[in-house]
Amino acid sequence: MDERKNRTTQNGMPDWTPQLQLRIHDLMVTTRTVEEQAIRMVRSGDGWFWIGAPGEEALSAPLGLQVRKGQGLDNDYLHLHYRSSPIVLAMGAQPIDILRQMGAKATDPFSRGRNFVNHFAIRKWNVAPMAPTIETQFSIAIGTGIAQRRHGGTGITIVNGGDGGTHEGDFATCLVWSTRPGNELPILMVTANNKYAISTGSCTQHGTPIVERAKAFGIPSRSIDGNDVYSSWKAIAEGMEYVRSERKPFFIEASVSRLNGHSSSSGANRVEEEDCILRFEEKLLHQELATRKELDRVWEKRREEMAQAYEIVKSEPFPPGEDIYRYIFAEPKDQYYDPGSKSQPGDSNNKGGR
Ligand SMILES: Cc1ncc(C[n+]2csc(CCOP(=O)(O)OP(=O)(O)O)c2C)c(N)n1
Repeated sequence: MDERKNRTTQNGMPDWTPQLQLRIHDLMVTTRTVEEQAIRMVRSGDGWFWIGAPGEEALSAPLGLQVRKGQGLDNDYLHLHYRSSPIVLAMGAQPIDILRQMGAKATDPFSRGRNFVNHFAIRKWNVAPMAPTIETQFSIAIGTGIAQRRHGGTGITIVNGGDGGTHEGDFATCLVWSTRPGNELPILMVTANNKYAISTGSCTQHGTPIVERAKAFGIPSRSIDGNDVYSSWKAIAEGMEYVRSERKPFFIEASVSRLNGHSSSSGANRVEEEDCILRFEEKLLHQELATRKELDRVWEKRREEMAQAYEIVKSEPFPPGEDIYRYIFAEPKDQYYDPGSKSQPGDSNNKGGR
């Protein structure tokens, strides 16, 4: 097996090692199983509303692994959407914290039980707080883009959203502001096109491919099969490299599946669309990087972990009513999310004062 794992399998991408491919597979399965657990929670009344990532793993796990993670202008800023869980998990967030937000528990480090599931805010990694309003992140991203342009260096701003959202003014705003001559912004825009906005088919709304709109602004672009891990890795690597060095925007439109429908509002049932994890597993098997038994073990292990995490989350408290006005404005430093920290956010006696 060691010999298999040391073989380089793709020309032209020196970092595309067997170890990396197996790591991406594990992250994809981790994301899928935490989302499965979250769906079970909403069905059993342990949560109110689910929306998430099944179908976006092949696009977003490679993205998360390539982020330059850290706080401040020299690192990357992320402005995400509610299907971005593979990005933050690939960056190192803990799956249990997604279940905490799903259960609206006080221990949820992203919103202390006050926002929908998969609405992240991780200050130490420049993950900007998310709102459930679609596409507004494309307007907000301009702010960190301007700050990074002024600062210099190689940190970039990354913004991720859906196809429907590109019809909001925020998308056009980002295209306009990131391409002003002499004032271009270092923003990587990644649109996941799952062909729907809730129940509206994109084929009834989009007169041209979304990528053409970016091209009209002179933005270098890629239109990729986002169900293919390698295509995603490569386009993201190229896009990041361009934005880091040129300090100008780059756009990726990735076609992806939407495997459990829009959200729990439509039942979150599995639908018949291509599953990017199964497709990736076929590639791993074909390259003899793993056996079927080894891949199955990854699924089992992650499912067991999620079930254990759920038991922990179930026993944790909801936020007290008097917490309702907290986190409206900036909070004291000890309240920021610290992944891997043993102490839980609710432990502090500091009430925030607002
Ligand atoms: C500003 C705004 N308008 C409308 C909505 C209601 N809404 C929630 S999800 C959604 C569809 C988004 O579709 P798309 O951008 O394609 O992303 P997807 O959910 O398919 O990933 C809409 C219209 C919203 N959340 N915010």
